[in-house]
Amino acid sequence: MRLTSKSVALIPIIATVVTAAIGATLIAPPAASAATTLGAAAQQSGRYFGTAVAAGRLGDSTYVGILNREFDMVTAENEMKMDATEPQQGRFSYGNADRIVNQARTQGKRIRGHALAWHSQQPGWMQSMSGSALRNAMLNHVTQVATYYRGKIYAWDVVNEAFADGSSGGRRDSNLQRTGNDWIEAAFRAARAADPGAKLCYNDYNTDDWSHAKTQGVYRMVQDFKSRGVPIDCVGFQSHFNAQSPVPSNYQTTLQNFANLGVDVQITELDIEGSGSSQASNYDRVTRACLAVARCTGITVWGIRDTDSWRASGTPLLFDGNGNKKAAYTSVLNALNSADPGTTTTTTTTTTTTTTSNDPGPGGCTASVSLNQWNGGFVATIKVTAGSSALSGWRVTTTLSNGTVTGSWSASGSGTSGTINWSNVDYNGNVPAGQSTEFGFQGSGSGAGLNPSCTAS
Ligand code: G2I
Repeated sequence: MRLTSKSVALIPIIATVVTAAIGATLIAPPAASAATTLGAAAQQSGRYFGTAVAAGRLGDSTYVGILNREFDMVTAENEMKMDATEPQQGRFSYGNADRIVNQARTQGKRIRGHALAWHSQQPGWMQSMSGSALRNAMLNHVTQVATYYRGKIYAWDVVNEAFADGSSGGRRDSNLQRTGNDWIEAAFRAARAADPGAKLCYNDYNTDDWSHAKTQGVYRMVQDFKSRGVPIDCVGFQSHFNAQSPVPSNYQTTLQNFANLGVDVQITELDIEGSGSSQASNYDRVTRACLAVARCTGITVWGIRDTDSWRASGTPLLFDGNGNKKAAYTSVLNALNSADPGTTTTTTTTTTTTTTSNDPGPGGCTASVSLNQWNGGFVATIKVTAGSSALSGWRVTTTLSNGTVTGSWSASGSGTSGTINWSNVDYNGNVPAGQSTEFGFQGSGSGAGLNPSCTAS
């Protein structure tokens, strides 16, 4: 048979990459030449290393020197919060946030947005609102700010600190919570619509210990969101540690269990009070916990020098007040340098990425799967990519021979095993030419052999 260019284009190209190994702990060899900055060291395993930045310190040359040298991700410490960006209702103010964004972007750094909706640091006008007026004001805020920064934000903390401390495992009481329990998912949907390219995170503190009621409450919310297709991509663990709130022994378990729901996990506001070798060893543990979880995509510390910290007296950061590297800095750098480039040192899960490509041409689409498999269960994340023209709807077919779907998000499936047809939901059917959207499902048994194929509908 003569292969025409058309028939060549239709031959599927299947590439399978196994990105993590099962079994005994991998002791990865050190990178060929160790990186000398935190950002470069994190990049060796595809992660980032970021810091909170205060606009008011951008005139301090020691501060900016360390920022430019060491970090590849930036979070505005206060400047993107609701009180800063909408000081009067409907009048938005981005001056200080833009100073941080522009500084980061001119240095090639990415940006985490913090935070679109929060019970705290609300502008005065919002603090006194309630009911549907508050709900609408909150949604308008999310839409306006996420739209203003569309395309510039790697991940947004869409909702911050919405769960209660203590043993209830429930929501924190706040004016936003009193607008209805669905306020969080409403915020996520508004953020997705405003900036479809940003990862959308739920961010909280005291969620590091797997046995805590608050951790379990957040876990159940993320599980529920995933099962109902609420657009959530990541969970941020603030990780403010001190003697009263030490690094828990099950920290890595917590990160892994959330990741197994099919979200990225990020350490978003790390600081650990203390000094010397005990502080250094705590930083080492936190860093290695992230490195051991394939979907822990990066770490952000909450400030640069101890004197920049919101709790400066606890000397919780990686640089001292003079900008010198502390023992904690060295332990983080060494831990990052010990990561096996391109792989992760997880002990229990295998992540496989299979790309099936058959050059869809105009009107077509392709699908690829990233499979996170562990003993007895799996999470599959499927990426749908439009061909050379935009999609207004899509359908993906998968084969599940030895597993059963227990929950899915961002698509509706025709069944739970065997051949399953997945269709887009209302908010992700439109995919611009060459762009992608993701959906996923979790299941029991094996997710092997899914072999997704995509058609436009
Ligand atoms: O509290 C630590 C962090 C907990 N998670 C959410 C983060 O957004 C939070 O950051 C801190 C900032 O580091 C502080 O800098 O959030 C505080 C407010 O909740 C920030 O403190 C505020 C002071 O309360 C204000 O009086 C001050 O004007 O910082 C402002 C700017 O310096």
